[in-house]
Amino acid sequence: MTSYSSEPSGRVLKAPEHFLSQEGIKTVVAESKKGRRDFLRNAFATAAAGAAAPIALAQSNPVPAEGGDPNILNLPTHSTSLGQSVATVGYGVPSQYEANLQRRPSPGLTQTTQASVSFAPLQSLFGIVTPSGLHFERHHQGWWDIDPSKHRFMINGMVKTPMVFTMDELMRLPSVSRFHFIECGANTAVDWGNVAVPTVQYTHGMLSCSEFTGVPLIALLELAGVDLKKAKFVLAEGADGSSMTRTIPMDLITSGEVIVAYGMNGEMLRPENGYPLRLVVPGVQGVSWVKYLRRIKVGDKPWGAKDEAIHYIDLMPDGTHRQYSNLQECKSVVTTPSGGQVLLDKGFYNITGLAWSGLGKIKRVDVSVDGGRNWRQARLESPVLSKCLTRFNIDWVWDGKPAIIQSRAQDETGYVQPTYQQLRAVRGTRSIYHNNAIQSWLVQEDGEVKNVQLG
Ligand SMILES: Nc1nc2c(c(=O)[nH]1)N[C@H]1C(S)=C(S)[C@@H](COP(=O)(O)O)O[C@H]1N2
Ligand SMILES: [Mo]
Repeated sequence: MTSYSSEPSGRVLKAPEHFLSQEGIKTVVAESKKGRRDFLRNAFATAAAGAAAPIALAQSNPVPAEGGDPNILNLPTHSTSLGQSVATVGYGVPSQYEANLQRRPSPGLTQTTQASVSFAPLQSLFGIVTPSGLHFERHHQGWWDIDPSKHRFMINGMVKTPMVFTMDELMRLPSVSRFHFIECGANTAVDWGNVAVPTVQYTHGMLSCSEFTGVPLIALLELAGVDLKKAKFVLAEGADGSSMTRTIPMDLITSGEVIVAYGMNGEMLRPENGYPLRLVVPGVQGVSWVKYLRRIKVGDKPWGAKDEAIHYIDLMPDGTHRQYSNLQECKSVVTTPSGGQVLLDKGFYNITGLAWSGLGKIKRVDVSVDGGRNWRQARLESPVLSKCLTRFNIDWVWDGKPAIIQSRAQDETGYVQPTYQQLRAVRGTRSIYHNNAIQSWLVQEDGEVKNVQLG
């Protein structure tokens, strides 16, 4: 909820992404009461004009008898003179007023010289698609901008004819385009340890959603003459220096869902996200979505590669490790109001957020504003797609008292997102990966929103 105050003083209430600078986290300075009223008048001016605006808002914004907003009384220059010509830039960029909308490395995470994670600013995004330039990044050894004319993709192992494809050859084949979320298995990891990172960008921002275009992997394996009676797994390998390889079970591939993708949101993949080729493994944790994809090796058992043996495993309460916990279970989070944001006054707010499941479609999302005692069913916005982010919205009138906002998602398999208590009962307290617990945001009396965990 970025606020665009049009006050003559130029005072702008800053959304959370503005708070986090290189130096760390700055304190939010509360607006004066007058500032709040002016903000509300300005903010609701637009809302009240729309037919769908709640009655309460329309009534709270009568046209003043005298004075009035100079921004509507005076014609601005852009209404009275000639605008800019086309083609000042061949590839469009966001408005100068959106300069603070950025993916960011976490100030709390150790980064190598090549920062290894940048988080998507979920608090400021609408709908379900993550703009490509704001897609989160996770690099095990930095990113590359690989020359597509030199990039090769190989299929070998248990196939009749090992094959090598150029990008041109791949792009001549029949393609599919599908919307899917990608979530790093380590998303929300620090919250296992009850470390309350301040904003949803850092609690849940290793999550993005795009339309991916490419060739189903099964079609390529069939070209190479795969014997599906023998072949049970593939190993995916990237062309960067991280030696990151992942085993993928064949049943995910035969379903036709796994894509060897070159397209993302209508254009070629961005270099940070694996240009010119990456694997899309719907529902599965991000690490298996191998970027700079150069090889698929077909085999009959899991490889137990380093990123499967010592990373991306879950320490269970009995001291054993759970391996190959691929599918991302049902999860959701309220993105507004969320940590670091400030509610300017009591009254109407739209609560909005995202829900997703690696096992299929989202069936239902409930929202609580009293820490889980009472729940109301949120509205799911269309489209509701399988293994894709789903946007939910619900009305809320804040009475100005402390409130704890939570969302709880359920997927089409009937699985319900757990509380921290329920998750820890099964998974213990020493995990890093695969935290899909219900997130709680505390709205304080002064309007500030904080990340809290309920026991
Ligand atoms: N080749 C290669 N593929 C990779 C990685 C990598 O470092 N190198 N990181 C993996 C991890 S851990 C994640 S979460 C996703 C992140 O994808 P993104 O950077 O497009 O968000 O890519 C995966 N694929
Ligand atoms: Mo990851």
